[in-house]
Amino acid sequence: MPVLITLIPAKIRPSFERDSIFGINTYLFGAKPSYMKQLLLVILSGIFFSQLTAQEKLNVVFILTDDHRHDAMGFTGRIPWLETPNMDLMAKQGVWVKNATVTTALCSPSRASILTGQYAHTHTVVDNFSPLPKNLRFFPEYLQKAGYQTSFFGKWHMGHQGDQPQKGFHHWESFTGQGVYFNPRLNINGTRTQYKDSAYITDLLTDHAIEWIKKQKKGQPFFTYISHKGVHDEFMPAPRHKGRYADKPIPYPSTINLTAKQGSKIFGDTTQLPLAARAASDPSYNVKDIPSWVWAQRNSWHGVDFMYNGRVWFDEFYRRYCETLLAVDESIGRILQTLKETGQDKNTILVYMGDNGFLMGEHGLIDKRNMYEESQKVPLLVYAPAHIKGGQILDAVIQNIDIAPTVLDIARVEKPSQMQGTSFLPLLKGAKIAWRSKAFYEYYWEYSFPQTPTTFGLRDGRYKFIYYPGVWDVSELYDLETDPEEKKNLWRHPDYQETAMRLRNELWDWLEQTGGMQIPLKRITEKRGDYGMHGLY
Ligand SMILES: [Ca+2]
Repeated sequence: MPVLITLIPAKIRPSFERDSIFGINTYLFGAKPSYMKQLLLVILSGIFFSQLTAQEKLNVVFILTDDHRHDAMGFTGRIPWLETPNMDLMAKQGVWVKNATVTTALCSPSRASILTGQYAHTHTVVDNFSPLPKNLRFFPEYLQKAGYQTSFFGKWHMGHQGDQPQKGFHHWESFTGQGVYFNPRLNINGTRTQYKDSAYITDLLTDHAIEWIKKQKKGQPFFTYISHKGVHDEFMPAPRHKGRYADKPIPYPSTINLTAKQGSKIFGDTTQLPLAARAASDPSYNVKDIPSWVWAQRNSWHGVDFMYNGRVWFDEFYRRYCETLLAVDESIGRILQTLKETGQDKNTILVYMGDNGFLMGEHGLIDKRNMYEESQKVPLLVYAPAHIKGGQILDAVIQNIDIAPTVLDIARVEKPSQMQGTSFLPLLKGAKIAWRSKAFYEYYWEYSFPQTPTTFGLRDGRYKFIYYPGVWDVSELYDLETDPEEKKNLWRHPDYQETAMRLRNELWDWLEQTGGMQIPLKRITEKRGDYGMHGLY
């Protein structure tokens, strides 16, 4: 399917406009009068964009953040007081890939998908503890063969707690598991160094990456993978940012009180009844078909009633998340400045991405794992003003499995046959090419966080279908165009049975065609850690 790139001539749009996400389908089949004008723009832009010169190998800086939700960037307007000037700059002078999703919204599976270009059921890193199969090939290995110098800085978090150097990187700096925000211990090329004096992880990783970039020789292409710990819980901002948003009002999502029961916490206007009581008579909600697991999870580690077993206050949690993000944004700015100072700014592509989304009260939940928009979608910005026309919003369905083929494409390396993603570099350059319309999703139930069931789903333009095998619960179908907050499950609605059937068939087709019909079980050795069952087998 051809893809539409929206050109933003003057500046990035001031607010988040979800209705344009699915412009592609509407323009193609809806015969909108603006279609020809848009098509002309795409063709002209393809001619206008500067092409990558024949033999030039561009450097790539890939910055990955942890749990950064897609709309927590200043320019989207979702959080009115959030300041991310460097992300805003990347969007204004680069490309905002507005429709980027992950195939599994969990740290390790998504990171493995980014590195291998494969779905979780193929690479089999299905949770945060699964060992890393030895036969996986990471895309930086191919970059090395193509003559690139490569480096890794930060959170690896695959293969159960290891910090050891991994294949594909000439220079390696990492830590075990989730790491810590202050005074980390880094494994630098096999030697461990304990940092002191309140060294802040985001700054430290940025310092080291800058040092490495400065050492790179002109004419020698390089790739660096900066993998921030920020903004994973439990959020700790840099001291200079602590308290920055202490007085800011929280923009609660409209669904935060939907599953509130007697004794639940009520957010926002506390004089109101739980939203569910009012929503029951409002046709824009379907309270009856909220999955049982969503009701139950509200009162759990990952729900707003009992966050982290009651240790965390939602408003403080929200503000700290935003404050922690500020150092990540500064990291982008410092990398951009370094590229300028070293004269590498014209021949480097900077990519910024999140490993999964993060719910902040939507559906009464926090965190990720599920297939709701805030969990599945991620921020993705691409910046290379010398090569890619700035100020674009790319609406195409891009997934984490596309990163590896895209970086290899930038390096002029042919995509290896085992990679299931596709390079979207042609789309960034304004080319009119066939492109997928579907984003597939899978999540496998975890022993450590048993509140979220195994989930399979499909996001196809306007509609999203979610299916939970192995539990007695409803499925879900949402019209994202009219119901972007996923409040009205249409799964039972008589007018949508054909859509539900089609999407479910396509979901099974995907699993059958990609070898996903067997759930990759992993042996469990630890005891239960969830509330009320702690220490049991
Ligand atoms: Ca994550």
